Amino acid sequence: MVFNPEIERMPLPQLRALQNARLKEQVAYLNARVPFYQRKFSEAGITPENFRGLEDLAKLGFTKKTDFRDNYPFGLFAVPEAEVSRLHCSSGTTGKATVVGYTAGDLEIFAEVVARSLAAAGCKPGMKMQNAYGYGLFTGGLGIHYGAEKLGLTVIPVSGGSTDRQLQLLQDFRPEIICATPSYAQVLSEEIQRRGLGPEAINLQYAVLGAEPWTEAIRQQVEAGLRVSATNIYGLSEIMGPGVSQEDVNERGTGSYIWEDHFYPEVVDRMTGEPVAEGELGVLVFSTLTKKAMPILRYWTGDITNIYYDHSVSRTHVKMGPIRGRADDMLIIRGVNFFPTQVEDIIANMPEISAYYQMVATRRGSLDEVEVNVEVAEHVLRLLGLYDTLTEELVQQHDILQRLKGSFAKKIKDNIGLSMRVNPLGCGQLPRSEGGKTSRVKDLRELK
Ligand code: ADP
Ligand code: K
Repeated sequence: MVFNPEIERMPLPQLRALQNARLKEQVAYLNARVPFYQRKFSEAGITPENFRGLEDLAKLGFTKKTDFRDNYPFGLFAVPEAEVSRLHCSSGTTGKATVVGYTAGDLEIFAEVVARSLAAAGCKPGMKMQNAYGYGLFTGGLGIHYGAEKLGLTVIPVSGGSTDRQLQLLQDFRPEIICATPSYAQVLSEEIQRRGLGPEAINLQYAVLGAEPWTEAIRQQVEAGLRVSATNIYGLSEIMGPGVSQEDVNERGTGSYIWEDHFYPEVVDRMTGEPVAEGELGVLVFSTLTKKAMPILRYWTGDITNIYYDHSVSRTHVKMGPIRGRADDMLIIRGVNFFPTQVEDIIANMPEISAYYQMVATRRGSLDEVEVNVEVAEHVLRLLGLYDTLTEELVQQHDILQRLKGSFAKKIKDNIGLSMRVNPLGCGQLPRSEGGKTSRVKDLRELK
């Protein structure tokens, strides 16, 4: 079932126009209200007047989880605290919890996207849904709850855990739908087999599973064990909560629709931050287009996936593949974990080297290697009567450059424990990009 056909089937040109208008509005709104974004806009040369919309979005740097922590608890809010109807926290899988806020209007949109999601999952008004997502600060429980009510379901707000009670309610109330994490759905399915409950014991038809990565193998197990059609629901607190994207029950395994009239997605290279081609893997990035309490632009989810249009099917919105894992800034080379900033720290303490550097990770056979390209400081180059272009030959002809190369490599080895090849370059030999730190690392190894 399509909950909101006008939006979910909106022709792409119209959808783009809507996104553009909403994004421009969001930029003006943030510029007037949130110091964190005012700073980001002025750094990027963006004003509400010159901002053209989606085409200018990539000028803006990313918003990261650390920005939420730095502005803890309410520093990113765009409305007075009294206008915030509800607070939630992320579950803190990768560190300290982050706080998010919603206006009454935000909560309506939250309910709308969850209603769309549940409808896509197969749920129909009049059905009963057992909600086994945790209620509380976690967005899952209440997020699903209000969306289910909006769709017209009867909600059984049992929350997570208490397997005995879950099974009792499944038998007594006979809901058609269960919402849970995939791992908890596995537990319920195994417990039903273990207790030898026959096919008549429960009445489930649909399972809506999310909040953690899962696989086709888990889908098969849950579908067989609970006798359901199981679909994926994805979301994150910083953007809204569950219901940012959802798989259609008749298109299982082909990706989840992102409700892109509210959440504008990009997929970028995890090292350079540059957009990747449609369908390629990278880090998922979201901009909220309609949120009022805490609008967020270019949020670096850290989730690795791909997005693509599937023009043959029920809706026009873009689809995302399953989450393959989480990226962070850390590089792992031959088993050694390190952050590019460690190299940057070394450079900062070497006056003979300029601030321009680039790290390139490659794989030769099964061996990972890193090269560091650095521009030699101008005063050193002048001293040598060199300037623009340094070649390997030139480096070999000058002892001072040889020593520089050796001492830099030694510092890296001492500090990080890795041998890296160092290539001294002349002024302007490295690309000057706007992407900041992220573009200083090129990972040419394949994503696993
Ligand atoms: P935390 O980041 O602390 O886990 P959230 O509760 O906001 O906090 O969880 C959001 C994250 O959960 C997402 O960024 C993603 O990593 C994961 N997630 C949510 N839904 C799914 C899903 N369907 N598949 C894979 N991962 C998911
Ligand atoms: K989670």
